[in-house]
Amino acid sequence: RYSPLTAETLAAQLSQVAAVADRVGSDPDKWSVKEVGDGNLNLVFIVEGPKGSVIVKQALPYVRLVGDSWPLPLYRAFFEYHALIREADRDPGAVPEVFHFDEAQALIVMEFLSPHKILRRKLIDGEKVEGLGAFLGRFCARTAFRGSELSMKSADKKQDVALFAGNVAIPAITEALVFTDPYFNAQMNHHTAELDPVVAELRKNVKLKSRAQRMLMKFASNTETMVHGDLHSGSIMSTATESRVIDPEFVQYGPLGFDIGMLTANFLMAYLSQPAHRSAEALEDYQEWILSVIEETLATFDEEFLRLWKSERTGMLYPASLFEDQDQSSEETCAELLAGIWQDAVAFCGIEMHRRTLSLAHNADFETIENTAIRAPLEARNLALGTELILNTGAIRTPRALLEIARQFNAK
Ligand code: SR1
Ligand code: MG
Repeated sequence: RYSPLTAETLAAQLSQVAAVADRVGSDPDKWSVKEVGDGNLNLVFIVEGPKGSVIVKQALPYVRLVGDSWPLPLYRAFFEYHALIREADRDPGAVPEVFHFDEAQALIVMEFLSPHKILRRKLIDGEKVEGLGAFLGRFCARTAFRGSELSMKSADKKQDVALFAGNVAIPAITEALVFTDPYFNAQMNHHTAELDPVVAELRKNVKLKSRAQRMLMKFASNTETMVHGDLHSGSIMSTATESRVIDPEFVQYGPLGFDIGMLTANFLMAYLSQPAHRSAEALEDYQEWILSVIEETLATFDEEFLRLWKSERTGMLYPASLFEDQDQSSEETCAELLAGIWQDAVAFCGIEMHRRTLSLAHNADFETIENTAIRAPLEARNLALGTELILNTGAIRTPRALLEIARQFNAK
């Protein structure tokens, strides 16, 4: 009984759903419906009525960005719904509230965030968001820790891993588009023509490709925690003072450092693309603000992870009982674990920077720079920094070191 909704058919389909009528009003004639989806995959409607507004997100049976030549299972809405309720549980208030889920229609009715704006747009427009790094660091730490066997009972974790293992087609997109396609001439790839020589060099780099494959192995087979799976600035909505994380349909169990690495990459791309978006007077201040958000995100991630380590280690990992007289539950042990997470994050970060320039789905930070003579050198810096992060991961031991390297590449 699945059928894709339109602005015209939506009211008839949803007017009988009590959870929707409660929030919007019971008379569908008084609803106004707008399709506003501009993402790569789904339909998104804003439904406004006398009592309030909701978002209706419906999966399409194909990739919207490409068309029906690329079919994509509707079941992704099921996994997005399950991710949203787990994220809400693990970091209350961080994601939109879900009001209704219809598995057959592959649709989720949820809180309409207003006056929030997609963070990527805000970064292009030079707008600052108070508390952004603290919010994102907490979100990444809480979902990472509480979705792992540091916190979950082993049996519950195994059951959840099995549930999300059904989400095959969506992680497959990441496995190809993020980890593999950037490194060869894949069919759907595209890049700015002026980058041809840089891209040819990059694709000849065997060590780089091997590292990217090693990280793919970790991504595909290391089920440490439930990851959002697509945590970029287009998956965050903010006002000047408040933020939320949206859109977890790429959810899977994966490495603890995946989300934090992808997120850092998207801030670095915002940073490197700024010379095309800001006046000379505003540039340095805004770029430094972006770096301060990265620093705060990463510092908060570590602090919150350690706080949870000390107060919520209820899973099978590193149990206090095992180390009774040896103080293995100390800050040092946690710091060692965090150091490994950081190393993974740095490598994932470099790979995400590459794919947004070379693979199918680019980002607006660079893509909105129409003049390719301006865009190409900025993208070249982005590729070079990505390569540095992948090849010299071990030398980048702290967030400070990462920011210093980012400043160096920005000045090249
Ligand atoms: C075909 S989907 C392309 C990209 O959009 C999503 O937001 C993910 O980032 C994916 O890689
Ligand atoms: Mg998305």
